[in-house]
Amino acid sequence: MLKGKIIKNISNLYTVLSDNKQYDCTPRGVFRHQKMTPLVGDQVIIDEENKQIIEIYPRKNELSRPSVANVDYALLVTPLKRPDFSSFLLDKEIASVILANVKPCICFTKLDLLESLEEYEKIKEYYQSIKIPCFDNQHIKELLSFLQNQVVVLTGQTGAGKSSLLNKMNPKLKLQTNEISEALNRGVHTTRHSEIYAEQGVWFLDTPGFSSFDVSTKEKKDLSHCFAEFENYPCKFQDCLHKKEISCGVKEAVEEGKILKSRYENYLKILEGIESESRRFISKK
Ligand SMILES: Nc1nc2c(ncn2[C@@H]2O[C@H](COP(=O)(O)OP(=O)(O)O)[C@@H](O)[C@H]2O)c(=O)[nH]1
Ligand SMILES: [Mg+2]
Ligand SMILES: [Zn+2]
Repeated sequence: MLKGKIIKNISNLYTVLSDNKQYDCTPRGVFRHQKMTPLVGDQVIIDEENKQIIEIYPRKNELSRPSVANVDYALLVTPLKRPDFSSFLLDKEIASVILANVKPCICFTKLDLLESLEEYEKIKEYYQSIKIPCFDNQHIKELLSFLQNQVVVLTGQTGAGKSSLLNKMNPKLKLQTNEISEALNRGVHTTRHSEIYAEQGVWFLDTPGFSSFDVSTKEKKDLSHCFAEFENYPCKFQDCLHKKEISCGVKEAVEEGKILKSRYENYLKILEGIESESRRFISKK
């Protein structure tokens, strides 16, 4: 018996890494009856003689697209120009990542296209103040050292600079960097194949085409927990959604400039999306 981590899956074959050795295993039959499918990222126990996965440890999280478990960080690749910085996309990604029980970490890109860094510094400072680690693609060493031994998925809109970032870490990868290759990548990933690989001590998922999570229709109250700074400002009502309620600490903090206005507006916009989604769901019944 050995303990290891699944690093690769092609159909029903799983590669398990244990003590720097790789073992190709199949899952024990009983998993199928339990409707349990091992996932890349799973911590498992294997029977190395029979080449079988015999136990899967409880997961701390699980993503479906891409198919992976136990993700430590989502690296939110965030362009400042071409395409322009969108606080809405960033805040939405942060919220959806936190809802999926994954920690966010930002990597800003295209700083070189800005005329002045003043605005950028302010943005970065704010996100750091709410305890989200911030890096940029000109300081890869710092980023890699922060993410040592962690399992990381890259997210970010097309053109954000995801493939370029991975290439910078390992020029041998030679990932194509433009929108057309992105479309081609999607085709490639329709085959059921999933893999994490270590790049200078960081576990990356090899899905460069991965763009963004969806904020799934969760409890509305859960959303405000994804805006960590809101928790610092108590409201009169415990289930306050910070919309039109009276004595709302969050709204007051926005007015006093303690919470970034764009953060609050983006929160309302995402909340509205969830509300209209659940209305649609109810009217379907
Ligand atoms: N000027 C500049 N261009 C960048 C930077 N990062 C990526 N790019 C360019 O932006 C385009 C999209 O990058 P790509 O890595 O393909 O983005 P992806 O769609 O997220 O994988 C490419 O033309 C890259 O060369 C950067 O930091 N600065
Ligand atoms: Mg790409
Ligand atoms: Zn409130």
